[in-house]
Amino acid sequence: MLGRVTTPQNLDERFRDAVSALPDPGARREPADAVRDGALLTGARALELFDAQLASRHLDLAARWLRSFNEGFYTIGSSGHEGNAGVAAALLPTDPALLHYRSAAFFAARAKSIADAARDVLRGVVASAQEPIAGGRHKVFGSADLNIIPTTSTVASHLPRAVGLAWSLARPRTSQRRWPADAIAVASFGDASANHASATAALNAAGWFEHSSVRLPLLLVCEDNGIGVSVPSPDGWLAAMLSTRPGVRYTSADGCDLAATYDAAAEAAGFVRRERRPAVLHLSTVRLMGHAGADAEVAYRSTEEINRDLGRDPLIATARLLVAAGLLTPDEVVTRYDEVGWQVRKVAEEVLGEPKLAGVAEIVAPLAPRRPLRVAHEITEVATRAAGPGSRERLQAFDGKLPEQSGPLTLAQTINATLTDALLVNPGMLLFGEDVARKGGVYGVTKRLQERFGAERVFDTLLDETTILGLALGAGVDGLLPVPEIQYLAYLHNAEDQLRGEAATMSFFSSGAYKNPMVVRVAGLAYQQAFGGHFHNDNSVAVLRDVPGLVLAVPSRPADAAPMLRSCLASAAADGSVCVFLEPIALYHTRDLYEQGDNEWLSPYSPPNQWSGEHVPIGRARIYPVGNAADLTIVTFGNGLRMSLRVAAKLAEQGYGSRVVDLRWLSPLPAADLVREASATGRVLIVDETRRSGGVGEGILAALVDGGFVGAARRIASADSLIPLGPAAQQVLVGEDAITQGAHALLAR
Ligand SMILES: Cc1ncc(C[n+]2csc(CCOP(=O)(O)OP(=O)(O)O)c2C)c(N)n1
Ligand SMILES: [Mg+2]
Repeated sequence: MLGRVTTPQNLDERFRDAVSALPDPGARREPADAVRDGALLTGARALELFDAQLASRHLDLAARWLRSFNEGFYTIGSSGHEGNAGVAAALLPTDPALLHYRSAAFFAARAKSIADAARDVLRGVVASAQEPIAGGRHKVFGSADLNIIPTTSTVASHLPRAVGLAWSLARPRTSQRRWPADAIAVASFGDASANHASATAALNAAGWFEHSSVRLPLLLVCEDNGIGVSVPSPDGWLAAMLSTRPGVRYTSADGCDLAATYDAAAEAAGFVRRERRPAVLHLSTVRLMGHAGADAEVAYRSTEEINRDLGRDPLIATARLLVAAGLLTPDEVVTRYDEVGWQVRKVAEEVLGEPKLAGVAEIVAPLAPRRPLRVAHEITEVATRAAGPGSRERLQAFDGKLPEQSGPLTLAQTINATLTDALLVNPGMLLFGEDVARKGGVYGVTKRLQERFGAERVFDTLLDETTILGLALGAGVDGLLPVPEIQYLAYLHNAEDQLRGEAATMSFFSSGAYKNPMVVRVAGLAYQQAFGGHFHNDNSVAVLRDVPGLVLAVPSRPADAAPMLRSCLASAAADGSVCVFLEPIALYHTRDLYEQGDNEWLSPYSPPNQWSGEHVPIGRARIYPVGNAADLTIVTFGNGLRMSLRVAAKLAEQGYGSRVVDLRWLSPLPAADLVREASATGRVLIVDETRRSGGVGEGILAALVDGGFVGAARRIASADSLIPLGPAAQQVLVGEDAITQGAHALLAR
């Protein structure tokens, strides 16, 4: 019966043969009764779910059919996992779900009709631009109407978000929130994926919250088919691992048995909903037809193993259940199977000719929509609220002394005041991270914020950056405005997929139907005197700059930090933007610019009635004319600004005028400002504290070339090195001497 691989034909024939051979039960159950003795699942529901299971199977067959003549582009199927229809049935349609890529039956069970489900899924398979969630950008299971949040292909990467979402669901509901008060979050994943760092982070965080008595209505579902591509999961490992997670309740069921799956899922979902506590449901499933269309599983699995899986085909199992209950005859099962198959094939034929995405503009449209006027308007609104109705609370929050009356502030003090003001006017804003609350941040930037706004809105998290970003991802998609902190730039890297793969892709893969606004505060960059070494002085932002759509802000002085932070928050609120606000640690407490005691790096804090006027749009630079501003353009940011201004002052004494450009935004780069200012002098000195290779300077040079700049350019950048401890750091970092030399070399031309 088996060829070299299990083909759609094999599976189809096996189903027909097995069903035809089912014995007549004699007895007959009513649809309203349990589908078998002791089951929660009724016959009527089982019949409905059988249709979803059939649709799922036929979607796999259709995907392979479309692939056979190069009209389908995705063949990872759900065959063997159709029991997950029972999970869908055990939930409320308003429970947000983040699904494993073998969840077609879940999707079909939630959809209004088989035809609807088939159309959505097959439009994804053929990359139709009319696909309702990703618009042909990827084959995902997602739907705004069905409360299915698309997941990426990165296994388990949705699980930290699922924890964040559950955490958010348990918080008091406000009108801005997406899901109702009784909702629970559900997330499914494979057995091999359960070993992934993101999965273990999520399981650990779920247990940590439970242990800390924080409510977390989360149902995790492991669909364990015993293998990940070609690597088997060790016998019993999943049960051993999943059943011993502290704080996470474990149940298991045969995922090939629809009634058993439904019953176990209903029981587990009931527990999660009632208790608002996390649980994992471990379903044993099989994988039929290999990992994906092109996978010849005979290369790594024995015929016996493959046959054993085929013997557990969930479709045949449900057919057996329904025939045994007298709800369908074997002939009726086959007729139903053929009818669903016919419907699915018809939809496949309809969608294969639909238009595909045409052109870059159409493709990128949902990536990171920007509406600068809306953002500016949002800032005006926020300022009006702060100055008007909120002015009494404001005075109280600032302990009777408003920051605008406190004299010039440092960068750290300014960020603290701006966060305070933002938390005051936006009740949906949350601030969290390691050491941000009780301690008020390693550098005191978030001091007193927890006292001012309470532990519900400002709180310390467990020490796991993946979970910190996962909380933001979940809270953001539920309608909150999270402001997570990553304690040091170097520690973003172990969690960066949560930003890159998850946060920055959500709008792209959902055509904007789901958004995860956030402003991630990151303390970073080098030049710290007191706290040396690479990890507290990481000077690379390359990993952030190439994430499409991500906003990267680097404020270098207090006067810009406040309006830039407001712009990030407003853009997150208005457009769902994912922003990284990179705070240069070495400038947090800097007071002076040219001479000790000059206090030139401090700035007074602006009262709300000035916020609108001093609004800094995303992607706009600030220009500092020095002397006649005619001889040289210095392009820089962050710590480079302070050094460049100092060098420029000395150059002015020597009769050379320069204009110092503080980029302020490293993504998107202020390309227009850059080219204009460079062209004004015809000489550009790039002062880039990041590394020569892969550093910001490369992007600046490219922007100049792209913008048609034809003058002279030089680049001062930090060495391609990690940062050593102590004074040796100066050897690899950009310093004022190098800037001065670079300036003179250019001026000599
Ligand atoms: C982080 C990550 N690493 C590798 C892959 C490639 N990959 C895709 S599916 C898969 C196996 C997953 O197995 P399992 O979790 O058991 O799910 P199954 O396919 O068996 O349902 C791998 C390695 C991936 N998508 N994501
Ligand atoms: Mg597997």
